[in-house]
Amino acid sequence: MYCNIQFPDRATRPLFLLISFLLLQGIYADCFSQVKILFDATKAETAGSADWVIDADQHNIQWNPSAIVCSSSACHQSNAQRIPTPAQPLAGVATGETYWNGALSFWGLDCAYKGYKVETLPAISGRITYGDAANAQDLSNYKAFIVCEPNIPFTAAEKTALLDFVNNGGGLFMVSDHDVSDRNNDGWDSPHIWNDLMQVNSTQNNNPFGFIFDYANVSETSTKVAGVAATDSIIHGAWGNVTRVKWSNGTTMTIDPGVNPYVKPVIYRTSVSSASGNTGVMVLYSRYGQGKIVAIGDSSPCDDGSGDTNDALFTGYNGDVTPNHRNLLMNATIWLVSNDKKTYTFSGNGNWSNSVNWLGGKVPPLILPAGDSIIIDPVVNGTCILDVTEHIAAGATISIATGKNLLVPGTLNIQ
Ligand SMILES: [Ca+2]
Ligand SMILES: [Ca+2]
Ligand SMILES: [Ca+2]
Ligand SMILES: [Ca+2]
Repeated sequence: MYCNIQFPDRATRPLFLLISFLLLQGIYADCFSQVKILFDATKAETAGSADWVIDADQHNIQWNPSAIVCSSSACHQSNAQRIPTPAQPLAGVATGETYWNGALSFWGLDCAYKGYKVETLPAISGRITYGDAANAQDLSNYKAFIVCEPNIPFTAAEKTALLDFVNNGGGLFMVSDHDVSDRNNDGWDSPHIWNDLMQVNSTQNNNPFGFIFDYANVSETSTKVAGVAATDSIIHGAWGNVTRVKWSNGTTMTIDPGVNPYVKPVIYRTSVSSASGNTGVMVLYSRYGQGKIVAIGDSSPCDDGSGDTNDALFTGYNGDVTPNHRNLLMNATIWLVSNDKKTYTFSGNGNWSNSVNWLGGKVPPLILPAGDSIIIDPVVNGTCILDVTEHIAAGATISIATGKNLLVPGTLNIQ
Protein backbone atom coordinates (compact mmCIF):
# COMPACT_ATOMS: atom_id res chain seq x y z
CA MET A 1 0.00 0.00 0.00
CA TYR A 2 1.18 3.51 -0.75
CA CYS A 3 0.04 6.40 1.39
CA ASN A 4 0.76 9.87 0.16
CA ILE A 5 -0.17 13.13 1.79
CA GLN A 6 0.02 16.12 -0.50
CA PHE A 7 -0.92 19.36 1.12
CA PRO A 8 -2.72 22.02 -0.94
CA ASP A 9 -0.82 24.71 -2.73
CA ARG A 10 -0.26 28.13 -1.22
CA ALA A 11 -3.35 29.65 -2.82
CA THR A 12 -5.80 27.18 -1.36
CA ARG A 13 -4.42 26.04 1.95
CA PRO A 14 -4.80 27.85 5.23
CA LEU A 15 -1.95 30.07 6.25
CA PHE A 16 -1.07 27.69 9.03
CA LEU A 17 -1.76 24.02 8.64
CA LEU A 18 -1.39 22.14 11.85
CA ILE A 19 -1.26 18.39 11.69
CA SER A 20 -2.51 16.55 14.69
CA PHE A 21 -0.90 13.52 16.23
CA LEU A 22 -4.11 11.57 15.78
CA LEU A 23 -4.33 12.25 12.05
CA LEU A 24 -0.84 10.90 11.36
CA GLN A 25 -1.38 7.93 13.62
CA GLY A 26 -4.42 6.97 11.59
CA ILE A 27 -2.46 7.15 8.39
CA TYR A 28 0.34 4.80 9.27
CA ALA A 29 -1.96 2.28 10.80
CA ASP A 30 -3.03 1.52 7.22
CA CYS A 31 0.47 1.17 5.86
CA PHE A 32 2.78 -1.81 6.10
CA SER A 33 6.22 -2.36 4.77
CA GLN A 34 7.97 -5.14 2.89
CA VAL A 35 11.68 -5.07 2.25
CA LYS A 36 12.34 -4.80 -1.47
CA ILE A 37 15.60 -5.85 -3.10
CA LEU A 38 16.61 -4.89 -6.62
CA PHE A 39 19.00 -6.99 -8.74
CA ASP A 40 20.69 -5.01 -11.50
CA ALA A 41 20.66 -6.30 -15.08
CA THR A 42 21.57 -3.07 -16.89
CA LYS A 43 25.35 -3.51 -16.79
CA ALA A 44 25.83 -6.55 -19.04
CA GLU A 45 25.51 -9.00 -16.15
CA THR A 46 24.45 -11.65 -18.68
CA ALA A 47 27.16 -11.03 -21.29
CA GLY A 48 29.26 -13.99 -22.34
CA SER A 49 29.12 -17.00 -20.06
CA ALA A 50 27.60 -15.07 -17.17
CA ASP A 51 23.93 -15.18 -16.30
CA TRP A 52 23.74 -13.05 -13.17
CA VAL A 53 19.96 -12.58 -13.06
CA ILE A 54 17.24 -14.05 -10.85
CA ASP A 55 14.78 -14.83 -13.65
CA ALA A 56 14.60 -14.26 -17.39
CA ASP A 57 11.59 -15.27 -19.46
CA GLN A 58 13.24 -14.20 -22.71
CA HIS A 59 16.72 -14.79 -24.13
CA ASN A 60 16.96 -12.27 -26.94
CA ILE A 61 19.70 -9.80 -25.97
CA GLN A 62 23.10 -9.11 -27.41
CA TRP A 63 25.60 -7.00 -25.47
CA ASN A 64 27.42 -5.03 -28.14
CA PRO A 65 28.60 -3.50 -25.84
CA SER A 66 25.22 -2.12 -24.66
CA ALA A 67 22.06 -4.19 -24.80
CA ILE A 68 20.20 -4.64 -28.06
CA VAL A 69 17.26 -6.93 -28.69
CA CYS A 70 16.96 -8.78 -31.99
CA SER A 71 15.52 -11.96 -33.40
CA SER A 72 18.71 -13.31 -34.94
CA SER A 73 20.78 -16.07 -33.40
CA ALA A 74 23.29 -13.46 -32.22
CA CYS A 75 20.76 -12.29 -29.64
CA HIS A 76 20.50 -15.10 -27.12
CA GLN A 77 21.48 -13.64 -23.75
CA SER A 78 19.04 -13.56 -20.85
CA ASN A 79 16.67 -10.60 -20.90
CA ALA A 80 15.45 -10.50 -17.31
CA GLN A 81 12.11 -8.78 -16.78
CA ARG A 82 11.27 -6.65 -13.75
CA ILE A 83 9.02 -9.16 -11.97
CA PRO A 84 10.14 -12.80 -11.86
CA THR A 85 7.75 -15.49 -13.03
CA PRO A 86 6.10 -17.65 -11.80
CA ALA A 87 4.92 -15.38 -8.99
CA GLN A 88 7.25 -15.03 -6.04
CA PRO A 89 6.61 -17.73 -3.39
CA LEU A 90 5.36 -16.59 -0.02
CA ALA A 91 7.79 -16.19 2.87
CA GLY A 92 8.79 -19.55 4.30
CA VAL A 93 7.76 -21.48 1.17
CA ALA A 94 10.71 -23.33 -0.37
CA THR A 95 10.88 -24.12 -4.08
CA GLY A 96 13.60 -25.69 -6.18
CA GLU A 97 15.99 -23.06 -7.54
CA THR A 98 14.82 -23.86 -11.09
CA TYR A 99 11.44 -22.32 -10.19
CA TRP A 100 13.03 -19.24 -11.78
CA ASN A 101 15.47 -19.16 -14.69
CA GLY A 102 18.78 -17.45 -14.02
CA ALA A 103 22.09 -18.24 -12.37
CA LEU A 104 21.07 -16.06 -9.41
CA SER A 105 17.64 -17.71 -9.02
CA PHE A 106 18.76 -19.60 -5.91
CA TRP A 107 19.83 -16.35 -4.24
CA GLY A 108 16.64 -14.58 -5.32
CA LEU A 109 14.42 -17.40 -4.07
CA ASP A 110 16.24 -17.48 -0.73
CA CYS A 111 15.44 -13.76 -0.43
CA ALA A 112 11.80 -14.57 -1.22
CA TYR A 113 11.87 -17.28 1.44
CA LYS A 114 12.95 -14.61 3.93
CA GLY A 115 9.95 -12.52 2.91
CA TYR A 116 11.82 -9.93 0.85
CA LYS A 117 10.28 -8.85 -2.44
CA VAL A 118 12.79 -9.20 -5.26
CA GLU A 119 12.86 -7.45 -8.62
CA THR A 120 15.22 -7.03 -11.55
CA LEU A 121 16.26 -3.71 -13.10
CA PRO A 122 15.85 -4.76 -16.76
CA ALA A 123 18.65 -4.38 -19.29
CA ILE A 124 16.72 -2.37 -21.87
CA SER A 125 14.35 -0.19 -19.86
CA GLY A 126 15.97 -0.01 -16.43
CA ARG A 127 17.44 3.26 -15.16
CA ILE A 128 19.68 3.67 -12.11
CA THR A 129 18.40 6.80 -10.35
CA TYR A 130 17.85 8.04 -6.82
CA GLY A 131 15.09 10.50 -6.05
CA ASP A 132 13.60 10.47 -9.57
CA ALA A 133 9.85 10.19 -9.09
CA ALA A 134 9.38 9.47 -12.80
CA ASN A 135 11.31 6.20 -12.48
CA ALA A 136 9.07 3.45 -11.07
CA GLN A 137 12.23 1.54 -10.12
CA ASP A 138 14.04 4.45 -8.51
CA LEU A 139 16.47 3.16 -5.89
CA SER A 140 14.54 4.96 -3.14
CA ASN A 141 11.94 2.20 -3.52
CA TYR A 142 14.40 -0.50 -2.45
CA LYS A 143 16.30 -1.39 0.66
CA ALA A 144 19.17 -3.06 -1.17
CA PHE A 145 20.66 -2.99 -4.67
CA ILE A 146 22.62 -6.06 -5.72
CA VAL A 147 25.02 -5.62 -8.62
CA CYS A 148 26.71 -8.87 -9.52
CA GLU A 149 29.72 -8.23 -11.73
CA PRO A 150 28.90 -5.07 -13.67
CA ASN A 151 30.46 -5.00 -17.13
CA ILE A 152 29.58 -1.47 -18.21
CA PRO A 153 30.85 1.52 -16.22
CA PHE A 154 28.41 3.69 -14.30
CA THR A 155 27.71 7.12 -15.74
CA ALA A 156 28.42 10.20 -13.64
CA ALA A 157 24.72 10.54 -12.84
CA GLU A 158 24.47 6.86 -11.90
CA LYS A 159 27.47 7.17 -9.59
CA THR A 160 25.83 10.09 -7.82
CA ALA A 161 22.61 8.08 -7.54
CA LEU A 162 24.41 5.09 -6.04
CA LEU A 163 26.32 7.18 -3.52
CA ASP A 164 23.18 9.11 -2.55
CA PHE A 165 21.26 5.84 -2.20
CA VAL A 166 23.83 4.44 0.23
CA ASN A 167 24.37 7.73 2.02
CA ASN A 168 20.63 7.89 2.73
CA GLY A 169 20.41 4.38 4.16
CA GLY A 170 20.46 1.99 1.20
CA GLY A 171 22.39 -1.26 1.05
CA LEU A 172 24.73 -1.88 -1.88
CA PHE A 173 26.01 -5.39 -2.64
CA MET A 174 29.15 -5.13 -4.77
CA VAL A 175 30.26 -8.34 -6.47
CA SER A 176 33.44 -8.19 -8.51
CA ASP A 177 35.24 -10.70 -10.68
CA HIS A 178 38.92 -11.08 -11.55
CA ASP A 179 41.12 -8.66 -13.46
CA VAL A 180 40.79 -8.90 -17.26
CA SER A 181 37.20 -10.15 -17.22
CA ASP A 182 35.60 -7.83 -19.76
CA ARG A 183 32.69 -9.89 -21.07
CA ASN A 184 31.13 -7.41 -23.51
CA ASN A 185 34.31 -6.01 -25.07
CA ASP A 186 33.92 -2.39 -24.01
CA GLY A 187 37.31 -2.27 -22.32
CA TRP A 188 35.86 -2.38 -18.80
CA ASP A 189 35.74 -5.23 -16.31
CA SER A 190 34.08 -5.29 -12.90
CA PRO A 191 37.05 -4.42 -10.61
CA HIS A 192 37.85 -1.37 -12.75
CA ILE A 193 34.16 -0.40 -12.88
CA TRP A 194 33.75 -0.61 -9.11
CA ASN A 195 36.94 1.39 -8.53
CA ASP A 196 35.76 3.98 -11.03
CA LEU A 197 32.58 4.37 -8.95
CA MET A 198 34.55 4.80 -5.74
CA GLN A 199 37.39 6.97 -7.03
CA VAL A 200 35.90 9.16 -9.76
CA ASN A 201 32.66 10.66 -8.51
CA SER A 202 30.90 13.87 -7.68
CA THR A 203 31.76 13.72 -3.99
CA GLN A 204 35.47 14.19 -4.68
CA ASN A 205 35.80 11.65 -1.91
CA ASN A 206 38.16 8.93 -3.07
CA ASN A 207 37.28 5.50 -1.76
CA PRO A 208 34.28 6.65 0.30
CA PHE A 209 33.63 3.07 1.37
CA GLY A 210 37.22 2.59 2.61
CA PHE A 211 38.51 0.06 0.10
CA ILE A 212 39.38 -0.60 -3.53
CA PHE A 213 39.41 -3.78 -5.57
CA ASP A 214 42.81 -5.18 -6.57
CA TYR A 215 43.55 -6.11 -10.16
CA ALA A 216 44.26 -9.76 -9.41
CA ASN A 217 43.19 -13.23 -10.52
CA VAL A 218 42.88 -15.61 -7.57
CA SER A 219 41.67 -19.20 -7.32
CA GLU A 220 41.77 -20.76 -3.87
CA THR A 221 39.75 -22.01 -0.95
CA SER A 222 40.44 -19.94 2.14
CA THR A 223 39.57 -20.53 5.79
CA LYS A 224 41.18 -17.27 6.91
CA VAL A 225 38.20 -15.82 8.71
CA ALA A 226 39.05 -12.63 10.59
CA GLY A 227 38.65 -12.48 14.34
CA VAL A 228 35.08 -11.29 14.68
CA ALA A 229 32.48 -11.13 17.42
CA ALA A 230 30.33 -14.21 18.01
CA THR A 231 27.44 -12.04 16.86
CA ASP A 232 29.08 -10.84 13.63
CA SER A 233 26.29 -10.32 11.10
CA ILE A 234 28.21 -11.73 8.14
CA ILE A 235 30.26 -14.61 9.61
CA HIS A 236 27.76 -15.71 12.25
CA GLY A 237 24.61 -14.27 10.71
CA ALA A 238 20.98 -15.25 10.58
CA TRP A 239 21.34 -17.84 7.80
CA GLY A 240 24.29 -19.76 9.30
CA ASN A 241 28.01 -19.69 10.00
CA VAL A 242 30.69 -19.07 7.41
CA THR A 243 34.00 -20.89 7.80
CA ARG A 244 35.46 -20.81 4.28
CA VAL A 245 35.06 -19.51 0.74
CA LYS A 246 36.24 -20.73 -2.65
CA TRP A 247 37.32 -18.24 -5.30
CA SER A 248 37.30 -19.55 -8.89
CA ASN A 249 39.15 -16.76 -10.69
CA GLY A 250 38.28 -13.81 -8.50
CA THR A 251 40.09 -10.85 -7.05
CA THR A 252 40.94 -9.35 -3.67
CA MET A 253 40.58 -5.97 -1.99
CA THR A 254 42.80 -3.49 -0.14
CA ILE A 255 41.28 -1.45 2.65
CA ASP A 256 42.05 2.04 3.95
CA PRO A 257 40.52 2.43 7.43
CA GLY A 258 42.02 5.91 7.58
CA VAL A 259 39.49 6.98 4.94
CA ASN A 260 36.54 5.06 6.36
CA PRO A 261 36.92 3.49 9.82
CA TYR A 262 33.81 1.34 9.32
CA VAL A 263 35.41 -0.89 6.69
CA LYS A 264 35.63 -4.39 8.10
CA PRO A 265 37.34 -7.32 6.35
CA VAL A 266 35.94 -10.70 7.38
CA ILE A 267 37.70 -13.19 5.08
CA TYR A 268 41.29 -12.99 3.80
CA ARG A 269 43.41 -15.00 1.40
CA THR A 270 45.13 -18.09 2.76
CA SER A 271 48.47 -16.30 2.44
CA VAL A 272 47.39 -13.71 5.03
CA SER A 273 48.32 -15.95 7.95
CA SER A 274 47.08 -13.55 10.63
CA ALA A 275 43.70 -13.03 8.90
CA SER A 276 44.13 -9.33 9.61
CA GLY A 277 45.60 -6.22 8.04
CA ASN A 278 44.79 -4.12 5.00
CA THR A 279 45.55 -6.41 2.05
CA GLY A 280 44.44 -9.72 0.59
CA VAL A 281 40.78 -9.23 1.58
CA MET A 282 38.23 -11.52 -0.11
CA VAL A 283 35.06 -10.40 1.71
CA LEU A 284 34.34 -7.17 3.59
CA TYR A 285 31.57 -4.92 4.72
CA SER A 286 31.43 -1.21 5.39
CA ARG A 287 29.19 1.76 6.05
CA TYR A 288 28.84 5.06 4.28
CA GLY A 289 26.57 7.78 5.63
CA GLN A 290 23.47 6.00 6.85
CA GLY A 291 23.87 3.04 4.52
CA LYS A 292 25.78 -0.19 4.19
CA ILE A 293 28.04 -1.95 1.71
CA VAL A 294 29.08 -5.56 1.27
CA ALA A 295 31.82 -6.41 -1.23
CA ILE A 296 33.16 -9.74 -2.43
CA GLY A 297 35.86 -10.41 -5.00
CA ASP A 298 34.35 -13.23 -7.04
CA SER A 299 31.05 -13.82 -8.83
CA SER A 300 31.42 -17.62 -8.77
CA PRO A 301 29.94 -18.00 -5.24
CA CYS A 302 26.74 -16.37 -6.59
CA ASP A 303 26.39 -18.81 -9.52
CA ASP A 304 23.81 -21.52 -8.81
CA GLY A 305 24.71 -23.57 -11.89
CA SER A 306 21.47 -23.26 -13.87
CA GLY A 307 20.01 -20.55 -16.06
CA ASP A 308 20.80 -19.68 -19.65
CA THR A 309 21.60 -22.99 -21.31
CA ASN A 310 24.03 -21.22 -23.66
CA ASP A 311 26.31 -20.43 -20.71
CA ALA A 312 28.82 -22.61 -18.86
CA LEU A 313 27.50 -22.26 -15.30
CA PHE A 314 28.77 -23.85 -12.07
CA THR A 315 27.14 -24.62 -8.75
CA GLY A 316 29.07 -22.12 -6.66
CA TYR A 317 26.14 -20.92 -4.59
CA ASN A 318 25.29 -24.21 -2.95
CA GLY A 319 27.81 -26.63 -4.48
CA ASP A 320 31.24 -25.24 -3.52
CA VAL A 321 32.21 -25.39 0.18
CA THR A 322 28.55 -26.08 0.95
CA PRO A 323 26.78 -24.36 2.67
CA ASN A 324 29.26 -21.52 3.16
CA HIS A 325 28.60 -19.44 0.06
CA ARG A 326 24.84 -19.56 0.56
CA ASN A 327 25.29 -18.62 4.21
CA LEU A 328 27.67 -15.80 3.31
CA LEU A 329 25.48 -14.25 0.63
CA MET A 330 22.28 -14.53 2.63
CA ASN A 331 23.85 -13.30 5.87
CA ALA A 332 25.21 -10.34 3.95
CA THR A 333 21.85 -9.66 2.27
CA ILE A 334 20.00 -9.85 5.58
CA TRP A 335 22.49 -7.44 7.16
CA LEU A 336 22.20 -5.02 4.23
CA VAL A 337 18.42 -4.75 4.57
CA SER A 338 18.25 -4.79 8.35
CA ASN A 339 17.63 -1.52 10.08
CA ASP A 340 19.94 0.12 12.50
CA LYS A 341 17.06 2.06 13.86
CA LYS A 342 17.67 5.78 14.16
CA THR A 343 15.54 8.38 15.89
CA TYR A 344 15.63 12.08 15.03
CA THR A 345 14.16 14.50 17.52
CA PHE A 346 13.13 18.05 16.68
CA SER A 347 13.69 19.86 19.96
CA GLY A 348 14.05 23.50 18.90
CA ASN A 349 11.86 26.16 17.35
CA GLY A 350 11.69 27.13 13.68
CA ASN A 351 12.77 25.57 10.42
CA TRP A 352 13.12 21.83 9.93
CA SER A 353 16.22 22.34 7.77
CA ASN A 354 18.15 24.13 10.53
CA SER A 355 20.36 21.57 12.27
CA VAL A 356 20.39 23.53 15.54
CA ASN A 357 16.74 22.59 15.97
CA TRP A 358 17.53 18.87 16.06
CA LEU A 359 18.87 16.92 18.99
CA GLY A 360 22.59 16.47 18.49
CA GLY A 361 22.42 18.49 15.28
CA LYS A 362 21.14 15.39 13.46
CA VAL A 363 18.71 16.42 10.72
CA PRO A 364 16.76 13.47 9.29
CA PRO A 365 17.51 12.52 5.67
CA LEU A 366 14.98 13.78 3.11
CA ILE A 367 13.92 10.18 2.55
CA LEU A 368 13.47 8.65 6.00
CA PRO A 369 14.28 4.93 5.58
CA ALA A 370 12.23 2.08 7.01
CA GLY A 371 12.79 1.54 10.71
CA ASP A 372 13.79 5.11 11.45
CA SER A 373 11.58 7.53 13.30
CA ILE A 374 11.14 11.26 13.69
CA ILE A 375 9.77 12.80 16.87
CA ILE A 376 8.49 16.36 16.66
CA ASP A 377 8.88 17.84 20.12
CA PRO A 378 9.58 21.60 19.86
CA VAL A 379 10.30 23.76 22.87
CA VAL A 380 7.28 25.02 24.81
CA ASN A 381 5.32 27.45 22.62
CA GLY A 382 7.67 26.59 19.76
CA THR A 383 6.79 25.18 16.33
CA CYS A 384 8.50 22.85 13.90
CA ILE A 385 8.21 24.34 10.41
CA LEU A 386 8.61 21.78 7.65
CA ASP A 387 10.45 23.88 5.05
CA VAL A 388 11.60 20.90 2.94
CA THR A 389 9.98 18.03 1.04
CA GLU A 390 10.21 15.11 3.41
CA HIS A 391 9.44 11.51 2.41
CA ILE A 392 8.60 8.98 5.10
CA ALA A 393 9.37 5.56 3.60
CA ALA A 394 7.23 2.53 4.28
CA GLY A 395 8.13 1.23 7.71
CA ALA A 396 9.38 4.59 8.98
CA THR A 397 7.39 6.74 11.35
CA ILE A 398 6.85 10.35 12.28
CA SER A 399 5.06 11.35 15.46
CA ILE A 400 4.23 14.60 17.16
CA ALA A 401 4.52 14.90 20.91
CA THR A 402 1.25 15.59 22.70
CA GLY A 403 0.35 19.26 22.55
CA LYS A 404 3.14 20.14 20.13
CA ASN A 405 2.81 21.58 16.62
CA LEU A 406 4.12 20.75 13.17
CA LEU A 407 3.61 23.44 10.54
CA VAL A 408 3.68 22.18 6.96
CA PRO A 409 4.42 24.88 4.36
CA GLY A 410 6.42 22.23 2.45
CA THR A 411 5.41 18.70 1.47
CA LEU A 412 5.17 15.60 3.60
CA ASN A 413 4.90 12.27 1.76
CA ILE A 414 4.19 9.17 3.78
CA GLN A 415 4.63 5.85 1.96
CA1 LIG B 1 25.23 -15.20 -20.70
CA1 LIG C 1 10.46 -17.10 -15.36
CA1 LIG D 1 32.80 -4.78 -19.99
CA1 LIG E 1 19.34 -20.98 -11.41
